Amino acid sequence: MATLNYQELIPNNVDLGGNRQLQRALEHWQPRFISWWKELGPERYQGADVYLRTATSVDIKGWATYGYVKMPEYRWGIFLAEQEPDRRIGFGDFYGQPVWQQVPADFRSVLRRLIVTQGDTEPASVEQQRLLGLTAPSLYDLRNLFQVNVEEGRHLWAMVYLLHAHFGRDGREEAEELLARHSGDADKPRILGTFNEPISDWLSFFMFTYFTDRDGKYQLKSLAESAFDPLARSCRFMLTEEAYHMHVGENGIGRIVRRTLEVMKEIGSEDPDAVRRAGAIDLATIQRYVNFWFSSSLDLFGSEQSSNAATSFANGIKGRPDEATFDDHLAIDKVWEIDAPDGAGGIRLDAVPLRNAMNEVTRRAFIADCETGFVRWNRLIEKAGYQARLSLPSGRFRRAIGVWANQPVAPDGAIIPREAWEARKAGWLPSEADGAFIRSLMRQVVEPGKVAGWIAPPGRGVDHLPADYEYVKFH
Ligand code: BYC
Ligand code: FE
Ligand code: FE
Repeated sequence: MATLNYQELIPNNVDLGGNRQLQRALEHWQPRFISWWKELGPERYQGADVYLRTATSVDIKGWATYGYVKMPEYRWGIFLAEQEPDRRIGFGDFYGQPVWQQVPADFRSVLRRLIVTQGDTEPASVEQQRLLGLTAPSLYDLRNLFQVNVEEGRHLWAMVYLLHAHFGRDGREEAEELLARHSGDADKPRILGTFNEPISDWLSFFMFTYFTDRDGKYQLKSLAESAFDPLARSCRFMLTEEAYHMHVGENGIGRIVRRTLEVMKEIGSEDPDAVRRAGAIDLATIQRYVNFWFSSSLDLFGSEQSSNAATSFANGIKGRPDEATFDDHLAIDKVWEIDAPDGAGGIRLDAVPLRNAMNEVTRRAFIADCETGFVRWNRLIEKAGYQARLSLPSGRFRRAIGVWANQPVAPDGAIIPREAWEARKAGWLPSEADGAFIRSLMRQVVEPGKVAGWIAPPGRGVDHLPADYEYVKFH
């Protein structure tokens, strides 16, 4: 077998060139990854030149190198954030002890499970988004989609590296499985619920990057605290890329709202049907998509009370996001109040030992972060002179995981009779008709500088280039 030039092919700062065994493992996996990418990655545009950001090193100069690349030739690198000298465990029972460079035997299976769960989401999202290029609203958006896709591919590489480097044969098997499960597959689905939901239109794509990539941010922040230093460093570097994914979502939703407001002005009506007839997406429909993707993403944090979470915290495996900002890193004698249905139509408060409530602590931080976009979008609506507002539904609404799973709860958080929920859900969640309408708007626009009629043009371009730049060159 030809020897690969690893620094060229797989830019890395993990001394891949000096580790024969790891090289062999990745040599075996790499062609499988490429055939997966060609089969289940972005449809049709594998031969196009895309103006992409590639990480070639972790320093300021190298982490965002821009240029035209054909996606299958993207240099999926393996990068860990710089090692912090004398880093100590920041929480849990081993607080203050040196971090681990190797996996402790006792924590092998739990660490593997977390890395596999994290790794599974990355290719899942690429699969979910594979057809979106065919209906991109502009060349700029097409490029952004592909940027997100290749970086999720790199995040998969990041987790596969950890599996290959630290988990021996089991790790190699898990790495294969990451390419064998597929989003939405009835027999071999992806692990977590949201990653099996279809993303068949761009409104869903922007909701997904706004809400679900933000789950990624909070999970990566928690794992970035891990006592297993290679995992922590890997997640810290991934976070630098994640920020852009959420920006794509926030900016995309903002541009849709902007266009909707323009159309409302033009036609002098807020009536959803009139807005739709004029080719824009009415605010009520945007709200229903918010309700769907926000509630789905909340489930990704797991149950409010979780012994998995407590054990992972105790053992230093998974911390809280921004652990350093808390006063007490042991979290032993504290409780956290969690609301739960009392079984008689009311709501009761449970005092849960804090360690068992870590999923909820993280979910609360996520919810607060989700608000930022709404402030911005509502300001646009207010400035345009309309009373309507977009908002996050209650965290109890349409949950499938945890104490609120399958409870008939209205978006305002009130428990309502099940018949009322069934009768009203069409107003709260995207219906078949909503989906059909949104899909009817999805027509590809790829002339540089032109944008589909349902979304406002981007305010600015990428990498200081103009918005009408030829970000993707077809041949
Ligand atoms: N769907 O004790 P529990 C990203 C399972 S996104 C299906 O309540 P735990 C990205 C759970 O696995 C970030 N199953 O929860 C974004 C467990 O099963 P097992 C991804 C679910 O373990 C966009 C059982 O229910 N990273 O990066 O405390 C594009 C009981 O669980 C769900 C991570 O998730 C669900 N929603 O916490 C690209 C980090 N929720 O093990 C990428 C790693 C729970 O008993 N994962 N279950 O068979 C974790 O930290 C934890 O596994 C979870 C769950 C937070 C997911
Ligand atoms: Fe990712
Ligand atoms: Fe992401």
